[in-house]
Formats: sequence, C-alpha cells, structure tokens
Amino acid sequence: SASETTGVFVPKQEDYQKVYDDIAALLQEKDDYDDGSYGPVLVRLAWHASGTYDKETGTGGSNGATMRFAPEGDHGANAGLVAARDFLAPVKAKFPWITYSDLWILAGICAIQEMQGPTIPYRPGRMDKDIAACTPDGRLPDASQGNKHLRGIFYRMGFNDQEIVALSGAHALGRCHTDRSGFDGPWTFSPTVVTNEYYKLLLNEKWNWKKWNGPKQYEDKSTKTLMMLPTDMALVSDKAFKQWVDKYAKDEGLFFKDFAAVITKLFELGVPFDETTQQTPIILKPTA
Ligand code: DDH
Repeated sequence: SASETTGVFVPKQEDYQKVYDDIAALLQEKDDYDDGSYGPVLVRLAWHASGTYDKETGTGGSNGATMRFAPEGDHGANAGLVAARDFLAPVKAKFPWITYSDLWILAGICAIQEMQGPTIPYRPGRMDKDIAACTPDGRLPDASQGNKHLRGIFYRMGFNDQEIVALSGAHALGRCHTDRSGFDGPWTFSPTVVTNEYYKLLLNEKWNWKKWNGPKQYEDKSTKTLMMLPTDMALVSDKAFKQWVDKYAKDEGLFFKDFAAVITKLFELGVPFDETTQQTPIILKPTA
C-alpha cells in the first residue's frame, strides 16, 4: 500500500469514521455547555471557516483553517469560536494525521448529523495554510444589515437567492451571546435539533423590536424569549427570498434536501480536490 512504500499514513474511510465517532462521543459527554450541546458552535466554526471564500480571487474558504491565527481569529465575526476550536483540540491530538481544515468541516458535519439533521456527504483533502493566507476582515455577513448586504456577501461566494435562504435555516440551531456578537437569545425553542422551525417562526410569529440597550434585534411577541437578527427578517421582507421561506416552512423534507446540498457546496468552496483520488464522498454513519 501507499503507506508502506512512503511511510506516510494514508487515511481510509474507516479512519474518518473513527474521528467522527470521537467527536460524537465528546458531544454527548460535554453536555453542560450552552443549551446542552457544542453542536451549534461547531456548525458555526465550519461555516465561518468556509464563508470567507471569494470566487473572483479564489481566496478564503475552508481549505486552510487560517482562523487558527490571530488576525483572522480576532475578526469580530469569529468571537467565541475559540470554544469550538478548544473542544476539538483533544480530537486533533488523538488523530494528528487529519488537517485542521478537514477536522473542522468533519466536525460541522458530525454536529449536523448528531443533531438529527440530514446526511452530509464528506470529502477530505483540505490542507492547512499559514498565517499569510488569513483573509481580510469583512467577508462574513454583518447581522445589522439587510437584503442588499446579504446578496453582496453570498453572491461573492457563488450562491443564489434560494441557497441564501436554505443556508440561513442553520439558525434553527444555537443562540446569540452578548459577550460574542452583542446580540442575545436563540432563534427557536429547540436550538440543539435541526428542524425547519426557523422558517415557521419567521412566518407565524409576530416580531417586534426588542427594547434594550444592545444592538437592534427582534423578539417574538408571544414569549419574548426568541430572537431574529435584522438579516433574518430580510428573508421575509424581500419577495424573492420569502418565496423560499414559504416553501421551507411548509416542507421540512425539501429543506433537509436543499440544506444538505448547499452546506456541502459551502464546505467545499475553494477546495482543490484531487481529480483522481478521494473524489467519492464518504457517508459518515451517525451514532443513533
Ligand atoms: Fe449565523 N449567526 N449568521 N449562520 N450562526 C450567529 C450564530 C450562529 C449571521 C449572524 C450570526 C449563518 C448565517 C448568518 C450559525 C450558523 C449560520 C450569531 C450569534 C450571529 C450574530 C453569534 C454569537 O453571539 O455567539 C448572519 C448575519 C448570517 C447571514 O447574514 C446570513 C449561516 C449561513 C450558518 C450556517 O451554518 C450555514 C449557528 C449554528 C449559530 C449558533 C452558534 C452558537 O454558538 O450557538
């Protein structure tokens, strides 16, 4: 085999499954974080690693894991993601052959699947880059803005309106933290389970500006415990976006299918896969 002739460890599908199982076990073990799971913050780490991609220059994206370095790690949008990177440190120590770039994406996929989301095909092959490859600040979305900004940011990555809405359904998960983004609260009542609740709540709740000293955000009229960002509300005020919110609110199966496709695209932006090897995606088996 290649590993015998070169002395380099060539991981196989079963090796990636071992990494997956290790992350899944850690997710179950460390259940005293936030709403009971590191899952949401792992998804956000994978998204922020990928969402720096610029299709014109081919820079950014998950191939590099440059958020390890202060210039990018310190970008305002990445505040708090050190929790996700620290969570994965023992996994990297146990499986030193996997790159940080591949590990972060595998962890995002593991988190989605373990939180009862759709199956996300995984292709390894990312290489870590050095500090010089850090992306400039400002490539990730600014939550205080509206539809023009959303299109500017996501078209730069190569996404269309339908894909912007499908990706945004990730806000079924997790919450905002005042000490990270300045915003506060979860989007749904089940922030550790992948659902289409985000779209349902956008349409069916009445949303008012929250009265507080923090940044402008919305709260639901009936319980005042849920939140929406200005960028979330842009998905219902913009007609082209809203038709997809309507579809995903009605049909969770369609959302799961489109979300799996678009998150796979996100996680592979700018990744130069070897055309001859490792082209077949790996299906990692969930625990349950
Ligand atoms: Fe997000 N997101 N996100 N988001 N996001 C935040 C949390 C989480 C925006 C802003 C914020 C996506 C799109 C957008 C997740 C996944 C995804 C927070 C709160 C802000 C602010 C951070 C904090 O205080 O801890 C904006 C703006 C956009 C946009 O313009 C579209 C996308 C595309 C995804 C994805 O995964 C595909 C997740 C998960 C969280 C919860 C994190 C946590 O710690 O909990």
